[in-house]
Amino acid sequence: MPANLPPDARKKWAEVEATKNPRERLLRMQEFVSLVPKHKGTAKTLAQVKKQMAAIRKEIEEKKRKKAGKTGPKFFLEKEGAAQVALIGLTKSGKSSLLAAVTNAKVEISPDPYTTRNPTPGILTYEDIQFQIVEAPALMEGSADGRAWGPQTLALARNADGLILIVDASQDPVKQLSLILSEMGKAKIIVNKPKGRVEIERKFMGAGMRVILIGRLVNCTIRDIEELLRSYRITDAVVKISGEATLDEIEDSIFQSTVYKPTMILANKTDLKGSDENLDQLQTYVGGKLPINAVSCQSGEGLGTLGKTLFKVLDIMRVYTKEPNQREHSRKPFVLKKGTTVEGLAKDIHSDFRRKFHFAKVWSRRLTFSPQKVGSTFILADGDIVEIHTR
Ligand SMILES: Nc1nc2c(ncn2[C@@H]2O[C@H](COP(=O)(O)OP(=O)(O)OP(=O)(O)O)[C@@H](O)[C@H]2O)c(=O)[nH]1
Ligand SMILES: [Mg+2]
Repeated sequence: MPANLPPDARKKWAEVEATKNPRERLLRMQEFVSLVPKHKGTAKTLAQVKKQMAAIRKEIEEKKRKKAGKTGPKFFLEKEGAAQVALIGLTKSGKSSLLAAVTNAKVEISPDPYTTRNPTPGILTYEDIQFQIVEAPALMEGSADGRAWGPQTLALARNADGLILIVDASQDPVKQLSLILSEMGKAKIIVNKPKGRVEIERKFMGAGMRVILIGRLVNCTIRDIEELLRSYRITDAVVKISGEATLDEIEDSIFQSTVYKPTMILANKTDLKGSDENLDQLQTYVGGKLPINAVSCQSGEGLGTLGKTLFKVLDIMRVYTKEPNQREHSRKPFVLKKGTTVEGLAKDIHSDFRRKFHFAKVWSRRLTFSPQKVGSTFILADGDIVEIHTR
């Protein structure tokens, strides 16, 4: 259902967008909410905006606390290693136990609920790379509506490169997983690649509007999109639409965009009885859409493949570089998204590389001839060794 906001509300949202200061932004948002008529069509928009307001309030609180020299809940955690993976689950599902079993982290494991109240990081080594696993404070019903540390946990999930959803396999894991997915869905975090994707990138004044369409618009035209954005006083932007998108979804993305996170499921406590039948149910429920690793953090069973599954789920690869005059390649790999080209790697190494790039040599077992001389559009694969030659 379209929001059909009155013009003054749309104008106010433009003011919100133009305001960077959190306090002022909050004020503008309050004014916006008061201008929006309350009915079914606006309910979703209002809920989204209110969620953002809650997050800003927490951010302000956090800053205040920091100024006063007190430590409180942290919303973000400095990323470390090849990827930051948020560990999300209900209380007592074994999040801390997992961290203790596979990382170097010092954690408190307890049969009592809600033991971990702060995001707790640990490093998991997989072959020659490292993943940062962050235990998030337990998710619960109402997390997305701001209950307890819900906003903090969900912000952590939103900011992470990937997710591990952990459930206790001995106690109705389907129910746990559906609760987790429902709270995340409310926070606009999805775990399956979306059919369509809308990204609105604001540009400087005078840049104009550009709609990049890779895919199909459902029941609307590019003209409708431009008109919609103009009604929100958005005149300078690049709108990228891939897959299928409706005008409603585009309006949605003005307020808060949905994020997709690569995700795996960990079914823990397989040592306990009943977990086998429960696992079958879980598998049926998930329907092959996400990988499930069945483990016991207590016995260690099944944990050995965690790094490998994560590596696959995150859709990444390792590329090693070599100096033209040296025999050995770098020990430490560059970790890149699968499908990255030589140019993508070069950009990662040095912003100037792109301009100076001449050609590259690639060593790889997958190539018939190795090394092979390649250009900047050559798509790299896991394990490749690359030597870049500049002009
Ligand atoms: N039998 C069995 N018990 C486990 C396993 N993993 C964790 N537990 C137990 O489950 C309880 C909760 O474990 P934690 O690791 O503290 O759970 P958590 O998810 O971190 O819980 P909170 O931080 O309190 O939300 C503890 O008593 C653990 O000993 C397992 O694989 N098998
Ligand atoms: Mg814990």
